[in-house]
Amino acid sequence: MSNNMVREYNAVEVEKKWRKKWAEDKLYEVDIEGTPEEDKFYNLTMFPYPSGSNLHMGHWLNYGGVDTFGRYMRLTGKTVFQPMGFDSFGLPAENYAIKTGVHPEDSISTNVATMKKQISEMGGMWDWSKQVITSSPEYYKWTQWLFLKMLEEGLAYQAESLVNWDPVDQTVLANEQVLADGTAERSGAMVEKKLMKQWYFKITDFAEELLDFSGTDWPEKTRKMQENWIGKSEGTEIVFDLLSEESAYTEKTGESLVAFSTRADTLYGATYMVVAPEHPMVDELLADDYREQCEKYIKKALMKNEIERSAEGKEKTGVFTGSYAENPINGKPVPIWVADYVIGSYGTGVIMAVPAHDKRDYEFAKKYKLDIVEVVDGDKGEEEIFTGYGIAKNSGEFDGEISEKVKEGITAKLEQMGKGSTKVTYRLRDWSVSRQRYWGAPIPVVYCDDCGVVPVPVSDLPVELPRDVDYQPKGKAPLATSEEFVNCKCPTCGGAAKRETDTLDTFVCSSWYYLRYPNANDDTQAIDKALAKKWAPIDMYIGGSEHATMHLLYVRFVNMVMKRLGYVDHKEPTLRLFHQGLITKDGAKMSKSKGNVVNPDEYVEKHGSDVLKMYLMFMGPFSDGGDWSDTGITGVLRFRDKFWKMLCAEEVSELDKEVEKKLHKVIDSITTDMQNLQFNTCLSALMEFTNLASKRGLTREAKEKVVTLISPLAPHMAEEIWIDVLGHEESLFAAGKVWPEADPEMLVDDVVTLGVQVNGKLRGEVELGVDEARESALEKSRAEVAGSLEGKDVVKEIYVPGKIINFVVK
Ligand code: ANZ
Ligand code: ZN
Repeated sequence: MSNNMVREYNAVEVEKKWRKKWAEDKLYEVDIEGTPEEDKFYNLTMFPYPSGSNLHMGHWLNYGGVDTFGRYMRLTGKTVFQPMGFDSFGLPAENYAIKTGVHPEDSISTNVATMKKQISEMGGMWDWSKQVITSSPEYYKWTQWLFLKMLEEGLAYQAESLVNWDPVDQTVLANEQVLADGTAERSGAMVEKKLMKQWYFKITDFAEELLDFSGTDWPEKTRKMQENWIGKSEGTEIVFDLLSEESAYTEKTGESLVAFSTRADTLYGATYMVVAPEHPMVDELLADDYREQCEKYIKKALMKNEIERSAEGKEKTGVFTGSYAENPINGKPVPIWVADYVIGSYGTGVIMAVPAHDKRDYEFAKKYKLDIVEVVDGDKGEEEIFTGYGIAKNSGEFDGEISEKVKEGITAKLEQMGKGSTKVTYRLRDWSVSRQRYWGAPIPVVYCDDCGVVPVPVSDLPVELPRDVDYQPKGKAPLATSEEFVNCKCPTCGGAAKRETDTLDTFVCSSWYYLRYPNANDDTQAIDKALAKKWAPIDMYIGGSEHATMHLLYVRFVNMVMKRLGYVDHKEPTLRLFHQGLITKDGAKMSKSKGNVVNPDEYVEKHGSDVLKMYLMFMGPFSDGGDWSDTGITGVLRFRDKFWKMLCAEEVSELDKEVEKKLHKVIDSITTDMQNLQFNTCLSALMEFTNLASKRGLTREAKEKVVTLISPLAPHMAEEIWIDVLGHEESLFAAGKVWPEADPEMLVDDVVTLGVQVNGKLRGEVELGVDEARESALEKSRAEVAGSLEGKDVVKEIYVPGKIINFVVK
């Protein structure tokens, strides 16, 4: 049925109609089992937190881009799996509950319902049949299973460690809840350090594998951030023997300190040592006369967090322990200090200080009047000290050699003496997964006086999170206040036992969800090996760049564990990663507190979701986002109406030559842009095309191509045209591989041969397009007459397309 009468386009009605039809036909539900592996395309967005403020423009931009890309892939013939779920455990719901008394279970269920409705109204290809909600027992049962697997593999362990303690809220905080100035994000209190028993995942076992990104296509910046976070450092461990006080520091005590240094070449300049306040040997080092002062300092230092302690520019403080050690390279005694700028958990927690070549050591030595001995020659520039590699001096037999060589030489010598060895260190720490909070998955272990730590058998999972628990902060885990929860039977001996009352960090929930989607409703197992092997890795993963280290590191780690266990074949969870940009209003980030939030629902109700989606994709490159403007969206609205009219207008029997050429160029550029997620230029190409073609008319074949091109961006309108205007029976998105291909012959420009003149004299010839752009025309011409331009000053470049090129030189 061809309807040649241009009718009004009622977006809101049309969109409702198609969404209903798509849902009825289960159009976007994927046949997970039946899809051949070579057809699969796993297109994933980072699932949202169901917060009370519901869907904002940032979500819209993210999901709009995901859906545009997913639809494009679908039209190229792929079976696109695009599931959606909710990351629903965690602090926001718990803090809201503490403030308002609304139970997290209730607020989450309300928010999930609202957000699901809002996301559905976008009209995306979400496969809701595979939805996951991480706070549901059906899901967290398997998060607990993951924990047990880690335990079984020796990758989960318990250790005493210093945690962030909020003295106001009386609770432990995750690192991400502590601000850069060392205060708690929520209470504003200065965060302290407290020794507590915690569960850890051994992510450090995978440090090397995590540094290997081969086979992935990730934003360079994100990869770099992970590399820095892992922080591989190759250096030397150097043994400094302690000297005894009784012998006036001429004899060794038999004990020693080991320092980690990346600059063994500066060992002759090591004039003192520093031990971290939390180092286990500190107590032994404290000489009687210094003990009181040191203990006072250490106590204060341990209240600060590491971020605060290692902040650049912060004034260095420390105390002398009264002890000395011997510098192994020159036998000189060096004083041992305690200072909080040395961190206990990095390297060995001990440093050899080289104030002549290390900034922090320099500041410290100046303040406390310690010796400064230069051992590397080099240009200081504006700086007070030289910190680079140069030529050794004051370094005995190594004088005159370059630093790299000296480093090798000194390390070799230390090795011979039994006083050192090369050592690789990582900044990465094991992942602390214990939280003394209520709204999370209970850690599935029990403590039995006879059997010790006993894992809960998988058949007893889930360890259900009880609903009636006092979650007001009390200085201990909320679950510990519930006798009913805590007291249980030991699964091994049947005797009385107590449950673990910590819950899992919510990043554990989100570390494996992409492996759960394919068998989301399977209550017999966490992950279906066959399905996981087929659907993983994620082909395209889109989400915010704020997840560069935590989430994106954890999913890689868990995937590596799953590979070890035979659940997946790929080491990497995600082949391609893309970060969407940010939407601002008048240049500022949209936020409630600034009062500049634009509510997407309003625009969906007024103009339909296609227009909002197109506008968001058009406002800037998808990777940048853009600044919201009401006039911008009106422009897109006008374009949509013009496009609609063009497609409804009477068909022509033959396409105008220029239109035909333009069509192929547009197909070509949009195909490339879609692959690169450059949706803004897809739209500008379509706008240009519409301006040209709407006056000259389209053939039916051209209409089919053009409507396919716009369909990832405006799926509802495209479907209306495909079925109601062009008369197809079935959905465009069920039509298989219909993405148009450009005819390469149509892409070449008409060319002309032009003479290239220098000062009016013919010096060469170039082939250029009839309307070749100035820059590229001049570039080609310059290359052609390079000989004649050499050593000359070009004072003027004349280019008239298709006619003249002339360089005026002096
Ligand atoms: C002597 C030296 C001389 C150093 C010099 C640097 C420059 P990266 O590269 O980040 O691994 N360091 C070692 N352990 C530390 C700790 N626990 N807390 C604070 N600082 C520590 O840094 C390695 C360097 O950081 C090491 O090399 C050590 O200082 C310091 F001209 O040793 B260096
Ligand atoms: Zn027992």
